[in-house]
Amino acid sequence: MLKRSRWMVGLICFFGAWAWVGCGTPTKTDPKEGTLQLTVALEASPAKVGANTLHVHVKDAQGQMLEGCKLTISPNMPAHGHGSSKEVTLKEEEKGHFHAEVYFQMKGAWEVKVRAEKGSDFAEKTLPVDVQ
Ligand SMILES: [Cu+2]
Repeated sequence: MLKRSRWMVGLICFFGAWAWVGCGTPTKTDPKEGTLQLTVALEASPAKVGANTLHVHVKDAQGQMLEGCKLTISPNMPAHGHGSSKEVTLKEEEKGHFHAEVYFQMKGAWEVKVRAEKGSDFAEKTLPVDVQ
């Protein structure tokens, strides 16, 4: 009788642990980076305090330059909890090729989040920038 109940406890523990692992496994059904292809690069390296030019290329899933997408560029300093003191200016120079002017008002670790959207397609990328 004692032997049998020990076996039962072992079985319950085994299935309990299995169910717990099953619930804790993250699902990967939602691709956060999207289907468009995004290339983001600063023109000058290192980035300087003040205005900096950012080049953004947007391609579709087949690798063709994609014209007329909606581009959102958000510079921020995570450690200080603030963004840029000036609004980002943006121009599509050629099909899918944007030039943006991003203003960093101080030295330090910044992040520039770029999001491109067209219809239900999108792409998102965060560029770490060390402003000197
Ligand atoms: Cu700051």
